Amino acid sequence: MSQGISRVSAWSYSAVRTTAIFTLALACLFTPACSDEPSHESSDEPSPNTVVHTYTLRGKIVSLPDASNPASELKIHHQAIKGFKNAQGEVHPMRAMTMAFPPGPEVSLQEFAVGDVVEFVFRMQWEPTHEMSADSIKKLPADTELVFE
Ligand SMILES: [Cu+2]
Repeated sequence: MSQGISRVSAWSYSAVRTTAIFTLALACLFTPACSDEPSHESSDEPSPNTVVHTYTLRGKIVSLPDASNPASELKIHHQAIKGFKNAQGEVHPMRAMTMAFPPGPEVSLQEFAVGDVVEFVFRMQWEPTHEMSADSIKKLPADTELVFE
């Protein structure tokens, strides 16, 4: 755990992580936008038992975790992920949406505010367990143009 995260925050992040995994599963497995034209691509698994895909995304912060409210989450309205892959490495594009992202262990959100335009690495691990995170979050100029389609 990084030094910048209090014990209270760490607890709420793990609750956030669990919630977000289910949110992602629902968003991606059960919406028509996510099942468009599956195609096969090579996947990035570093070993036979690990499947991790990463995407560099841009979006706008919609909400931030609040230690006093365990239900609060980092939510980002992200641009479409045209190359989003499922556990089998098949591409299922994800439309632009507001989604909860558990902050990665190295991430401090203290510098960020709702409304900030950010770029971050979305890490999606499918195997051995489903885990996702937002890593390497950095602020972009406020006038950076974002396309949500
Ligand atoms: Cu999404």
